Amino acid sequence: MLNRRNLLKGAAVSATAVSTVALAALPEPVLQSSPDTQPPLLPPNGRPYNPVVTLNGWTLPWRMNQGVKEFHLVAEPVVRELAPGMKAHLWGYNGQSPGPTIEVVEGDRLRIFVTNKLPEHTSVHWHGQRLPNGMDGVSGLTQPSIQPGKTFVYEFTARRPGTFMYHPHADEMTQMAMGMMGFWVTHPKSRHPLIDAVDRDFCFLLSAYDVEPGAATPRISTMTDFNLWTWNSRVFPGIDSLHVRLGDKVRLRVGNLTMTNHPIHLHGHEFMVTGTDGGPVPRSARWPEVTTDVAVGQMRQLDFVADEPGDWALHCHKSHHTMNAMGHGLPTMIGVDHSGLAQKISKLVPDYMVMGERGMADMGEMSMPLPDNTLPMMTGQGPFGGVEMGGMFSVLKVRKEQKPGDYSDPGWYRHPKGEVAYEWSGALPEASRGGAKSQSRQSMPQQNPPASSTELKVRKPGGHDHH
Ligand SMILES: [Cu+2]
Repeated sequence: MLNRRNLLKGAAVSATAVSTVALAALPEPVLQSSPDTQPPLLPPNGRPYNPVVTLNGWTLPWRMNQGVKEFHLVAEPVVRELAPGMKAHLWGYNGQSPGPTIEVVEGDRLRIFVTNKLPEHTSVHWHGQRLPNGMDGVSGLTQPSIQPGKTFVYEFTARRPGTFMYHPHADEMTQMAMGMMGFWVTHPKSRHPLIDAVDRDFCFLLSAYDVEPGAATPRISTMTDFNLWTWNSRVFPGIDSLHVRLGDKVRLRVGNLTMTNHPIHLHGHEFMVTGTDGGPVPRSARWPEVTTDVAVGQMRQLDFVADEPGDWALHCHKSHHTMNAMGHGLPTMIGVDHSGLAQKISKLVPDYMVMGERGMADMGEMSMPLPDNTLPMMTGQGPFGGVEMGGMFSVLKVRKEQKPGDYSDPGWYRHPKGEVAYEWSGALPEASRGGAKSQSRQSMPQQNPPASSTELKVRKPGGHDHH
């Protein structure tokens, strides 16, 4: 098997012809091969803090070099499993998309080496940071771009605590559509009046891809019609659930690098938006929410107390964003009687299936033949059956028994007796209809109510008119 680290060193030597002294000075890059959520990285040196957990991701180790924290990012093509059954050919950092989370402490002096192993130039912009202008990473404006095979160095001090991200500022449309991005957390150096200590701190980035069913490489020119809505380049059921202890103070940090907004919705609890990429929100400006919109290029930090035990859905509230590919461009077939038709068509098209005549829920159960490397539109099995989801959906599992620091999956919630919605088995009363009374309840009376109801006849056009 090939050793990627040696390959990388080899490439760096031949492409940049750096001296052996300079090569020795470069921290060895750390690569990640797994898409699973890695345990939080307890700071091995430097000042202590309560580390974050990156959903289906990991935190980049560093080395201390004479008081400076040194990181090594490698921009490179990666194969990312979006969920079991589908792998995408993306671009990312250090083996995965998104890249590793960078975690530092307010006041830390930083040196970040960025090696470019992509086929085109790149740069890294440190979104939201206070730093010298020439370290801001905008190709052409503040630095020459990093050519393939070259390594650049960024040096700055983490001046303010908060929730940030990094991404290229070079051929952005391509590089972000291909998955190049990563999370950044700067912890406060001491107790901060507006940043509460929490027991569990989770982070993820919102990204979207347009991968044709059966393909593996995203289309990069797509502007709005993406078909895979991801958290950290994973889709349901590939997104890990979030496991917390009953009574924990929990923080969720979310950043949006897609091309549309995402209303992130948590069941069973209220949260406060306690911070943005601009910093902590003053206490007087916070209000409770169960859904918060994360607009394009924004970050939101949500704090809540997990005081309701159970398996609580956590998802984007745009219903098309909790679907995987194939959820788009289908005609609405509800109420259309297909009886007899399917049989006739199947004589001509052997695998023909009728979809959607009772709604789309059948899609969750239907084992329609899918192209290779394609996920079902809606899927996932819960303890009570199919959950019919995809895309930006996960579960917050709140358990009394979850030990502090334990992030393992506790399994499905065991509901106390009498606390699950149940089927009514008694008689159903006749419906009582409002009749004439309902007219008086309209919001505004009509000026000239029609003397008698007129039947509106609509002639449906024979085919679709695309003009
Ligand atoms: Cu969304």
